Amino acid sequence: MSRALRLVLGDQLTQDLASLRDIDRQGDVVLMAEVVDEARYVRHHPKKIAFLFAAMRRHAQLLRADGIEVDYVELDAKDNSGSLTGEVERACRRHQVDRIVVTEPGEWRVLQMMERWHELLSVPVEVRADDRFLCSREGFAAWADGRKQLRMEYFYREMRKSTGLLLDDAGEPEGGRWNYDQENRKPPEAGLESPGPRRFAPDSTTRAVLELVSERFGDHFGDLEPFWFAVTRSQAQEALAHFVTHALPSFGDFQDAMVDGDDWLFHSALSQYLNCGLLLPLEVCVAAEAAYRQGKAPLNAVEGFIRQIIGWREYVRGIYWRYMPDYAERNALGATRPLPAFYWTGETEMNCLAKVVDQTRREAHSHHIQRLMITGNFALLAGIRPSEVCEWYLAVYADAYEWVELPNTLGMALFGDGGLMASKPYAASGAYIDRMSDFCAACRYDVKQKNGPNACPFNYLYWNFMLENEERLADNRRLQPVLRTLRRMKADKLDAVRADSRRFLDRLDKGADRHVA
Ligand code: FAD
Ligand code: DLZ
Ligand code: SF4
Repeated sequence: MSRALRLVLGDQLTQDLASLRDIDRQGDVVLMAEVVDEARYVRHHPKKIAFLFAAMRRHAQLLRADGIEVDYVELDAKDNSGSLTGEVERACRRHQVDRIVVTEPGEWRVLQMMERWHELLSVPVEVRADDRFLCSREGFAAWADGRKQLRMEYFYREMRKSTGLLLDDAGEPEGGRWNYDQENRKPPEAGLESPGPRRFAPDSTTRAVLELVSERFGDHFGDLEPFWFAVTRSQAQEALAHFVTHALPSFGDFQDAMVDGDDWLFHSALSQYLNCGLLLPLEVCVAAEAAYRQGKAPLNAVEGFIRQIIGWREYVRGIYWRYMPDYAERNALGATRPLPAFYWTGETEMNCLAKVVDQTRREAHSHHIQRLMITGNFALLAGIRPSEVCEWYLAVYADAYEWVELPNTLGMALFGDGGLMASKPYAASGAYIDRMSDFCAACRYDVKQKNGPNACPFNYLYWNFMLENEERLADNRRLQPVLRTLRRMKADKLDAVRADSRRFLDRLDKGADRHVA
């Protein structure tokens, strides 16, 4: 009798996964394995590890209730080999299978691993496309082929057409425009009260995982508790409903705002659920569209939210698979500075950075503008080596998998792909951070000062970045106004920019824990 081993990875917690669809409940066996290699290939945040292990254990219970035989290997199981390949090999022997069926993984590294199994284990390995995404890898290639530029906006419009989301009866964009981003840039307002995400008390399965993770990975960066993530599909659906009712109506207005003490504002906090398969991208968008059609959320909010999911999320995945493996090595701006210690310790007098690192440590999360315009912007301006920055982002966020983290970090935040993703570097001085947040009021630096020991470091580092990359960026159309300003600057101003930047970056290079001026 034919017997297939069907591997389900930690980010494949979807009942209708491609590799399970035709499962033979009498003969086949599902393998799920907690392995130390996956938790340590970068030192993942303990909350992320606990989230995945708890969600994996609950998912195994769900599959079993559906009549599926699941061989679940816990981290502390006797003889756990510690690697996915080792566990697949052991399971092949245990169950005498004659083939392996998997859904394509989210990382090149894991795909490489899978491609070796056929030879190593002498059984055929079938890798199926991951159709939880709305655009297949082939679909993205067909869109990208022959285009000089791969701008997300044009991809997004195609995705709106193919999904039918937010189209009117004539097939035109709802409200007459494809994109309402211009309306989604309100600075924070005094007294803004956000609902925060739906939180869940850990059940006995999660509590056991928390103990395990505390013991085994307690030395990784990040707080394990309080732990409140959804760990089942039904809880994740509750989190979605909570977001749609309470936060979506204001999502658009304050999408780019940052407020000290308000970690979530009106963001959904759904990315970790989407990325491990507890929620599916289309259902999330359909729920948001329904709120708009029922008059419960405005168009700028719903369009903005849907764009993040069918636009950005699908687009970055397309970029990842199209340009890997060499994409990970790109470093178009030749940045070589090591990652400063404060990304791990939070010990810096730059209040914006200290606050974002602190939130990351507590929650394994920070929102998009914090990732892009605070930690990302600083790494860009200070010329931090992309591979080190990428490793940090991959380790510290609960929603991080390489397919989504790498293009966002290397491409969008660091301009490391030379402009494949971003039409210009997302470089900003302190003025942007001051406009969009309340961080500067409590900072030891003065955001209004451009130079000198008390000046906001983002101010002189911004111009220093332009000076150092002037040649590389000379042809960038969108940067022309900035480069013209740079060329008009007086010599003494340029000298001050250089001197302040050198002094600041020297301190950074010396590895001082507190990067004071
Ligand atoms: P919301 O603001 O509520 O957005 C809704 C959903 O849209 C998110 O849940 C997410 O699924 C999707 N989304 C939004 N922006 C993006 C984007 N740029 N790329 C892909 N999906 C997007 N997102 C990850 O899921 N994993 C990562 O590892 C990751 N790394 C990032 C690194 C950098 C440097 C930057 C700038 C962004 C990164 N993002 C990443 C994108 C974004 O920051 C997160 O998706 C978002 O903060 C998740 O919080 P949320 O669910 O509250 O998002
Ligand atoms: C991220 C992660 C972690 C921490 N642990 C496991 C695990 O023990 N077992 C598993 O199957 N998957 C885990 N994952 C997710 C994998 O690393 C993930 O499948 C790859 O990152 C590819 O997307
Ligand atoms: Fe950040 Fe500069 Fe504002 Fe301080 S003054 S919080 S360093 S932007």
